[in-house]
Amino acid sequence: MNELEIISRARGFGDKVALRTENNEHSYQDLLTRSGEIASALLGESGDLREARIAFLIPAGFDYVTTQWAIWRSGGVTVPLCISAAEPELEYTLSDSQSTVIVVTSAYRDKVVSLSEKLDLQLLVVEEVSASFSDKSLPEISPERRAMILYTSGTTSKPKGVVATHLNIQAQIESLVEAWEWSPDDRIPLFLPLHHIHGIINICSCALWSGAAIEPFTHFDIDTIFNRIKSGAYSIFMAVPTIYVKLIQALESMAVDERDMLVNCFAEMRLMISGSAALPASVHEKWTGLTGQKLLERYGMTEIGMALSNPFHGERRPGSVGLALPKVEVRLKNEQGDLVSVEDEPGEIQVKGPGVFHEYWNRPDITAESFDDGWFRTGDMAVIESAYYRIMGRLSVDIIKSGGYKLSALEIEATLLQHPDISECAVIGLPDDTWGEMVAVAAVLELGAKLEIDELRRWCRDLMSTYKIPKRLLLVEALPRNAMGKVTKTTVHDLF
Ligand code: MLC
Ligand code: AMP
Repeated sequence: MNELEIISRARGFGDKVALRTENNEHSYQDLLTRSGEIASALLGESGDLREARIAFLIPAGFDYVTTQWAIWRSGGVTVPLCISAAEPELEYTLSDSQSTVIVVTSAYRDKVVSLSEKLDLQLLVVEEVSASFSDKSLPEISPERRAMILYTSGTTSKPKGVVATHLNIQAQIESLVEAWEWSPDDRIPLFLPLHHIHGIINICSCALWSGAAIEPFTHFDIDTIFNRIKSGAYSIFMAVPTIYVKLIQALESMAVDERDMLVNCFAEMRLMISGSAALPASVHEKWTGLTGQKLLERYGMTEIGMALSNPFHGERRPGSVGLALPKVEVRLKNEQGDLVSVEDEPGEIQVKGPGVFHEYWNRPDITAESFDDGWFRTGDMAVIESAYYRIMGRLSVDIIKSGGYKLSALEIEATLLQHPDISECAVIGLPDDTWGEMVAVAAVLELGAKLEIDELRRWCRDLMSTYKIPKRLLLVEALPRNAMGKVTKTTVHDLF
């Protein structure tokens, strides 16, 4: 049978451990068997889901992977949902993707039951799927088909669905497996969220493609991770800069003996990677000073997978993101629209290659605008210095990166304007040592109204994921605007 490569490769890994949790081990064969069962439940009477969007709200673990594979194996498109999303965010993603089914674990049933009724979705509780299935009943899936939609915030107020085909996903995986020399002996912790590419592709899919073992966690808990590090559980480690900042703070505040033991264990790993946001050179150097490990920093984006990486063998330069990855073409274009051909001249990063996404879901105009003669325009600026790319910042002031999450200032502003006391507001990202950027809002209140940050944060909880909620509030009499009446966000920064 012509099946997806991640599935046929899994057959070769058979009884090898794919997922290991505190109480359980699951082999590659277990993943195949269970994903086949869930696929047959999804298919019902139909022979092929034909790219129907199947949303799922499932924490990291066996149920997550088997549901993801089941959707792929039955011909559907995965729409992974953020487990901490607020109801309006879930509703938007489910409606925009035109999902027809939502799969959950029983723990999340209550969270989605009324939404599934409102949106007329079939609700499938994964533990209730019975074990009766035969491989033969699964359709053949051509790799050109759509496979996954990830929602990403950007320069539009509402997040856009980034559609990747199976070929896009395979190309993204193969590039990283080759560059970072993934092997079946690798063991990796997975504590990053599984509705974004860092967790889904770089960790989960690369590991399973390679026959490696994953230890999934529902969230990042520093004590649990330290305990596992102490027992030499991992050969490879991937995280966002905020996590390295938190690890450094924790190591520096512990007793010397314990720190030495942990530091030695970190030093023994074969590879530690940082990405999803800028890793300050000072953090990179501190980590090397503490552990002797040279972090490998790389650069990527939901729309393109990973594009640039410091080398696995060779110089890993603090503050730089290295060179183009295998099968990825990268170029810089300056403000005049000319290709940058010399070092030290800044330009927008543009990317081409088989890993670049297929389209924004239902937004052909925005898809077209995002490409320049076949090259995807990332909106990130960089320079080449002594052969390595260095990221300089973003073209848009309305994108904020907080703890590795990309947030849209416009989306947060639109929600805050629903607050009865807020008449106008401007959201920005303030530089922050832990989060990289911290969400802050300058607001003009309605006449006579009073509002404090704690009260605003409480009000936000029902409407947005907690990581989007502003951490600072500045009340102003008027927002600074230019001659055209547009809020000048650089001046808002200065007000803080
Ligand atoms: C948590 N909080 C955040 C936050 N994460 N605030 C701002 N920004 C964030 N990123 C808040 C919570 O709302 C909570 O607030 C408090 O901090 C403690 O929450 P927590 O859940 O205990 O925090 P922690 O577990 O330490 O989370 C930090 C984190 C997490 C770094 C583990 O943010 C995270 O997983 N980030 C990674 C996101 C990611 O994978 N991005 C990749 C996108 S793909 P309160 O009020 O409740 O106390 C991409 C492409 C590429 O970028 O190149 O990879
Ligand atoms: P996302 O849209 O969530 O996939 O986030 C992608 C964005 O994260 C990129 O466009 C960059 O702005 C940022 N990013 C990812 N890796 C790095 C890095 N190593 N340094 C700086 N920015 C990064």
